[in-house]
Amino acid sequence: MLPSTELGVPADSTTQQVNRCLDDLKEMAWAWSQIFPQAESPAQHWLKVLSQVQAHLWEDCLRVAVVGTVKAGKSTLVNALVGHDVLARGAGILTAMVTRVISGSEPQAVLRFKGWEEIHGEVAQSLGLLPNDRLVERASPLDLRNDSDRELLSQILADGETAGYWRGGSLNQDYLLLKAYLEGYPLVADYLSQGSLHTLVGPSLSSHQELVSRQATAVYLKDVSLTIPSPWLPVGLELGDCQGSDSPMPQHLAQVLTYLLRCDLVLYLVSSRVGLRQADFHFLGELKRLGLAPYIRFIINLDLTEHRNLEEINSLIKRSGEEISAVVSGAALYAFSALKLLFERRQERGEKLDTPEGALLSVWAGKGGMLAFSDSEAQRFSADFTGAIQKLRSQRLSGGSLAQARMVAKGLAEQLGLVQDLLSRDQSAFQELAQRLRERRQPLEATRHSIKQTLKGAGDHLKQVLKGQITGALDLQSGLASSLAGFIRGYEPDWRELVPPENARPFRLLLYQMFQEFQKEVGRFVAGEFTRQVLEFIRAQETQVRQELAQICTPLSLALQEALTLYYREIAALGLAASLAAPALEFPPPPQNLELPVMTFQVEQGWRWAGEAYVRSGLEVFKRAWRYVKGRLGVKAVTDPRAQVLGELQRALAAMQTWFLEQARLQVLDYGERLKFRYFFPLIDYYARKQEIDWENYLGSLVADLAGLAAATRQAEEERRAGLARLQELIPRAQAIERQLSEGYEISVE
Ligand SMILES: Nc1nc2c(ncn2[C@@H]2O[C@H](COP(=O)(O)OP(=O)(O)OP(=O)(O)O)[C@@H](O)[C@H]2O)c(=O)[nH]1
Ligand SMILES: [Mg+2]
Repeated sequence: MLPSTELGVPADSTTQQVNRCLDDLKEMAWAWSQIFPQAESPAQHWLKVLSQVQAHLWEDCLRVAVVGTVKAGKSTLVNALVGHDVLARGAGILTAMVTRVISGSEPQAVLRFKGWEEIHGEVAQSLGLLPNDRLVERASPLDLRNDSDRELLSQILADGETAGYWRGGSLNQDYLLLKAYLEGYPLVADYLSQGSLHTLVGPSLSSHQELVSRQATAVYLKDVSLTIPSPWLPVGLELGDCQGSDSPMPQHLAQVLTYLLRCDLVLYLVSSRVGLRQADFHFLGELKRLGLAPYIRFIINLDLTEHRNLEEINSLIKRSGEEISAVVSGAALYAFSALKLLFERRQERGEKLDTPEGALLSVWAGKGGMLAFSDSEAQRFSADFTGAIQKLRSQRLSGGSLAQARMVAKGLAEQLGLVQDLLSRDQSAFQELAQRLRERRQPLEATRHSIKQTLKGAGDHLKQVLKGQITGALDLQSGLASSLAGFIRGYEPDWRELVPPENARPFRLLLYQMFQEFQKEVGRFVAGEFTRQVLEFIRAQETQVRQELAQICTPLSLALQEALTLYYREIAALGLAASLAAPALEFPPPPQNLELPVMTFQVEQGWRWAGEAYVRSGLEVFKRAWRYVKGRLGVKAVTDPRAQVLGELQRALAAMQTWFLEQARLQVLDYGERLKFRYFFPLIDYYARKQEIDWENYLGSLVADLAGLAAATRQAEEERRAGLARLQELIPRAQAIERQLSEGYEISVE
């Protein structure tokens, strides 16, 4: 048992109420096993189910995604919601894509590092067709684990800086990424040599902040999850600090979108300094297309230093509200300073603010009206947020876990009644009843067996159907993936920018730049538009899987009820009041440990060498063909050097397009396989297994252990009397809990 006090963090009130009911039921099941040690098998079953429900109650996480453009104040808000500076504020663009924060008594950080394959894939991608002679001589990709390769990379970076390879200079993403990988290596080498998953607790916990907030180390991280005790964040709630929706790292956007598909609520941050921008509308459009519009709550993060007076803030809220409602109608909007809320909560926990923070507070102190407004808005938000979480929790519970606990309460009440009745009868009458009930159990067993078979067959069939659907959707010719093929075919660089009239850059450098730009654009398309289309497809398929399983299970559930009806009829013949309750048929959201695969466009390892050869040979073919055509037509040679360069680049682009299409075909194929085998098939197995267990629990909770009870009725007279007295006390309690659980925990908000 995990009572909320032991966790050291508050549970929302729904969870607390349900937990109390579960504790009560456990106590009664335990009392049963004490009164009837001979018939303790149902008690064991009840205890097992109750423990499962209780574990689920604490483990099941609601997910709240915190999103917005770069620097909107997302990390500050997450920190404010937990009342700790857990996340680095103002972190850079290479940082982990989604950082999860949950409430828990034991502070810890779980860091998942990228695998070497992924790291080297990114390095290779950033090197692209870099025209460096040191690389041309290489026969194999770089391996950062080798001293000599790191030395080589550092020379390449130095060469590149002198030769001006990177457009945008030291702000160039490829340059930044390579430099970060190089600098970070000595700091993470120890971790990486011991596997990719690391849990930091106790004294080593503080090193997490450093690993996460330094670009050079953060670049090695794939996923970060932090547990922190917080009096403000209820247990079972995960806050996902998503990196800026307009971040220039495209693969991160795919991670954010995938996280969003699985979240229950979205907190959308807008900085009061800039208001809503083009990037916001674009991202909101994506959220809307993912069906998330009803789950978004908007927060204008007030920069109290920036605004002169309340009127200014009010007009900003009015304008933003209008702009938002043009995209998402009826959404809740709040405006407060996340930073102020954070400062307050840290102080409330007894923490001292540092000097600049204190100075900021005193600047704000002169802004009475705005301050009071921010406070009241923060309060309004907190109350609504708590309410929304409670409502979501009740909805989540009422279908699955609660139905199971209800069956335990019902089984307990009924079997207590049954045994009370049996104890008051003589042995021979009981024998006869027991025989009749035993007979009624047989059809139940048979139904249980056929359900297992049918579910397995249905699952296999569903897998076949899905296989076809996924293969069709990810067909580059005709499926939704054709948009990717279309994008690659239609891609054209900005020729004027790539080759300005006064161009003096050598051809190889231009080729490199064109290639980098092209692969980045494809990456961006895959992470944004393509991922969104795929997620929509996945969501539709999930709905279909659930609907089909429900359709298959409905007749099975009826068969089960029918078999149980006969059993109940015999119980009624005993003069007992017991009413049949339909077994629950519920297909909840996919389990949280089932990770949705994310597709990123990354040209395969070792491609550089193959690729360069490909482009070159492509160029040769084109050149030869062109010379041939020119010869035949008697066309004069092109004399304008820029036109010549452009012509060659165009031909190289055509060769790259063919090559990228092939890469895309392979990667989409691979993604489809992952989607089938690592996601949908396990999902179908999970649902089938879950339904089977649910039904077994249902029967187990309701059907009595007659042999055990027969033994119990043979107890000595004194024991029987004591047992009866206890029963009289327990029956109304079990009935009361059954009623309470049936009424549900719907708490209305808004
Ligand atoms: N003055 C003032 N500064 C704030 C406020 N909220 C956030 N900031 C600062 O703004 C900067 C950016 O805030 P973050 O919380 O890191 O923003 P973010 O959205 O997480 O940024 P990225 O993760 O880089 O996209 C930080 O330096 C914060 O301290 C505020 O209400 N007032
Ligand atoms: Mg941040």
